[in-house]
Amino acid sequence: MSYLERIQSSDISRRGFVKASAAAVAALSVAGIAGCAPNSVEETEETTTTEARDIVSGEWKSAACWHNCGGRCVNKVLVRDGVAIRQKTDDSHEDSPEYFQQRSCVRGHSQRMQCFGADRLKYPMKRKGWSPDNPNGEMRGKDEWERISWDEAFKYVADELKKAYDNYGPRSVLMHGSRAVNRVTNTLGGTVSMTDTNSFGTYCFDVPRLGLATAFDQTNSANDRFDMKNAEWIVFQGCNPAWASGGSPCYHFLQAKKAGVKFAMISPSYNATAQLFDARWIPVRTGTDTAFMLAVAYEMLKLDESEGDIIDWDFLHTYCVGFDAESMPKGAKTDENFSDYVLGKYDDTPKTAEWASEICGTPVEDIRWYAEILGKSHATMMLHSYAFARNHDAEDIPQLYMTLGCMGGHFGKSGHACGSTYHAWAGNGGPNLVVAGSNGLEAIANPVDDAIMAPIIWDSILAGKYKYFGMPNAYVPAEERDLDIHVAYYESSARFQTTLNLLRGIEVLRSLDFVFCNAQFLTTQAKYSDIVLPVTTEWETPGGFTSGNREALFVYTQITPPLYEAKTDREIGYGIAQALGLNADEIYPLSETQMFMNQILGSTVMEPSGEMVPLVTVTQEDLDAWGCTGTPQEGKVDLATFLANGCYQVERTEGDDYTFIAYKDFIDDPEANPVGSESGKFEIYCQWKKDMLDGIGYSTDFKPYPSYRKPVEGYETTFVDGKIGGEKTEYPYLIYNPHYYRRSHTVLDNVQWLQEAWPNPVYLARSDAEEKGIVSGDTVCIYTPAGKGLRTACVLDTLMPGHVGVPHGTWIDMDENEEYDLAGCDNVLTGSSVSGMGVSGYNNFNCNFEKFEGEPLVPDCEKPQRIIEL
Ligand SMILES: Nc1nc2c(c(=O)[nH]1)N[C@H]1C(S)=C(S)[C@@H](COP(=O)(O)OP(=O)(O)OC[C@H]3O[C@@H](n4cnc5c(=O)[nH]c(N)nc54)[C@H](O)[C@@H]3O)O[C@H]1N2
Ligand SMILES: Nc1nc2c(c(=O)[nH]1)N[C@H]1C(S)=C(S)[C@@H](COP(=O)(O)OP(=O)(O)OC[C@H]3O[C@@H](n4cnc5c(=O)[nH]c(N)nc54)[C@H](O)[C@@H]3O)O[C@H]1N2
Ligand SMILES: [Mo]
Repeated sequence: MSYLERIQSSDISRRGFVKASAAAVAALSVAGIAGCAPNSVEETEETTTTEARDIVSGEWKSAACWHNCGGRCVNKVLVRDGVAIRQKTDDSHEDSPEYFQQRSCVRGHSQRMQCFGADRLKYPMKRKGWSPDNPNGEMRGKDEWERISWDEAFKYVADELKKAYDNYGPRSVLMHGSRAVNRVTNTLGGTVSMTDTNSFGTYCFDVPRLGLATAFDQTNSANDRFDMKNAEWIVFQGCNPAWASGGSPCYHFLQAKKAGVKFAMISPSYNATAQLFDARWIPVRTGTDTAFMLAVAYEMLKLDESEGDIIDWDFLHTYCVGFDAESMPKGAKTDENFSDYVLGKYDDTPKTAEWASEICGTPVEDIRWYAEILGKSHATMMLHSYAFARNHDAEDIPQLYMTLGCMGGHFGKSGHACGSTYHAWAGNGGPNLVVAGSNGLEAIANPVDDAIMAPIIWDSILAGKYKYFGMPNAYVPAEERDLDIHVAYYESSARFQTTLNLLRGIEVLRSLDFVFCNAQFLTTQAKYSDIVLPVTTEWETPGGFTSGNREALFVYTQITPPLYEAKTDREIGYGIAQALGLNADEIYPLSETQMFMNQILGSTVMEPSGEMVPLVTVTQEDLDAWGCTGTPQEGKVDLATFLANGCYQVERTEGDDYTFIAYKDFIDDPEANPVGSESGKFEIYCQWKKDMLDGIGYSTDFKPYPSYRKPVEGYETTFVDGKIGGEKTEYPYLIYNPHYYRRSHTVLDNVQWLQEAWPNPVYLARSDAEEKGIVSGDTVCIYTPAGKGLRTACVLDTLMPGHVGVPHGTWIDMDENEEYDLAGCDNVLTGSSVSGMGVSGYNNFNCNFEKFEGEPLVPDCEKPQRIIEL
């Protein structure tokens, strides 16, 4: 029986419903039995004490919290009569700092409001005005919907794909985010992809060529959590784990704080993390960390001269190349070095604190203070996320941040670090101790190598040509290619709205023959599609894994059968393959249950010796019960316990064998364990970097060492002629996009509980707001050359003047005239400025704002949900 049938069937009483969760309530309102308050148990004569207790008598199941936020924690759901009644998190053992519980956040606890939301898409839908002969593209985003059957939906999609492949070939199909349907399109000949630097910004070039750990693997960049207590200072730069790393990272930082470690925060805002740890604030304008860090290097050199004991010269001359004339690498094409550049030898501009302060806005004394704290006699942990690298012309940040770490000798020692603290791995470096196995499904390669960088995608499609320069971690010299896109489809990601310049994107979608997507809700890309295929949430699939954190692996099970007519991604791909007359069983050779079992069988855990051994005991009876093939095995935990706990966590104690110090192997024996650069050392001079970046061709003034370059869009461009201190342009503010607590990117933005708790305002600095007569609560229009958005003001004393904070990820909601976006979606405001390696410079676009004189905004939580009644 489907969920809908079950809630509509007569054998469950209304009382049963009332006792059910908010989730059911949401669904009930769809089924026409509205009026129950979310998550409440009505006190009626029927609700006796016994029955109230009865409510918790269902079965606690391990549920998915599968989104791309920095948490992905343990989530448990009490299921009774197939209905999700309550949620809780990890309580499988007592909580302690050593052996901590894997607790979930407010988003995870609201997950049932999403999975069972009244706004779930229930049936395949077609846009009324679209037909195979006349796409009526300009109506995308405005049209009405009609319900169609799955057979019709599969046929429409198959016919349109066939038309495109027959008439224009594989290079006419644009694919965003692959999950299952890409196996079909790759069988048909492939697709053009979009590529982006999104999370890691300019750390997306092959930074191991500088000597750093790759950003794509967070496990080797900073020390183990216990070691943080050995620091004197933890200095955060461009990160906000209190919002962006749900779960336990801040608990680990808190242990360091309790042990007496002091904190600092280098950021344009004194954000939640800074507040939590009472950090010293070093304000720096968004997009200007290069100037700031060059001055820190200069002041370190000067301090070392005047007071000594700052620069670790042994470190620079043993583990690095290119700091000064005596350490130049082989293959250098110039004899310039970093130290002389900083001192101003080549351009008559010493990179003093005063020089930088004009650009980055940081008080001179803060720059000098940091130069001292980075000195070799301090145990300093420099920890960053990537917000400072998600900026135009931030290409030198990875090398410069590394250079500061080298100058103070902060690599490879207990109590010191120079690396990332990001996402679910924040505050806990080191190789994963427990990892899931592979699902055993062999990839079907995409025969088309086209990859369009995000900032240029829309303009390129409109122009019919683009500049190809490879993709993150594999940049190549640029070449021009033609482009003729007719069809676009979106599967697992929300890339239509998470890509720059969304209004241009809408213009492009409206010009295509056909757009389709899988979706759970009327998300942005669903709204602008022609055919929408309702897809299950992970609560409706047989189960799976989410990568946990270093010490824990999370597993989840099915909570409910698929709701309404939703199908899994695999089933959708399978149906499209069949409608195309392809051999669907060949394209999808494994069932979802078998893939899950393969992952279970392949999961491993690290022994104290470092050896990885099987994690889960699986018996022949287990395999038979699941209808799966495989070899029974002995592991650390039996299958039933593993699934019931939703997690396997390695029990740790301070000082155990899993303790990890990043780069220690290299520091202990640089000959035997070189880093990944050509010289085997940290390359403060890296010829490859300059040649690779110059080769892309947007800018050709890179230097092999870190240097200051004016951004194509950033602080300088808020002034006429780019002259700091001169006349301001029409767009005198810098807009940045905090990753917001209410959502994981775009996911959960439709959950009204979360909307109520986290209103998603625009953040303004008090002096800026006062100048324009704006107070908290006023409706504000933020505008850029790309678009206009409305948000409610939140005036702060904790934001540097000149900044406008627009949280990342709301679902665009254009007013009737398509002039204002009522949701304040970040990418309505971002343009397409491009430079360097084609970075998506989310954090240093220019903007302006004013008090909005029209109708004030209603809070998001009071807006009607996007419920499609068909
Ligand atoms: N709740 C939630 N958590 C998430 C996500 C989410 O969407 N929601 N997304 C996840 C993903 S994929 C990512 S990539 C991470 C992002 O994680 P972060 O990079 O940590 O997140 P941001 O909020 O973008 O930026 C953090 C802080 O950097 C500061 N900042 C902005 N620009 C600059 C700059 O130029 N220089 C310096 N020094 N500081 C700057 C801002 O003040 C901000 O508070 O979060 C992950 N976690
Ligand atoms: N302006 C601006 N833009 C940004 C950023 C910024 O800071 N500013 N941040 C960037 C960053 S760091 C990142 S990582 C990206 C993130 O960009 P995306 O990856 O595009 O964002 P998500 O919202 O995580 O997208 C996940 C989508 O998958 C859907 N989904 C969930 N489960 C399933 C499923 O089982 N099947 C299918 N088919 N779909 C499912 C969700 O509904 C959602 O639409 O955004 C980038 N964009
Ligand atoms: Mo990200």
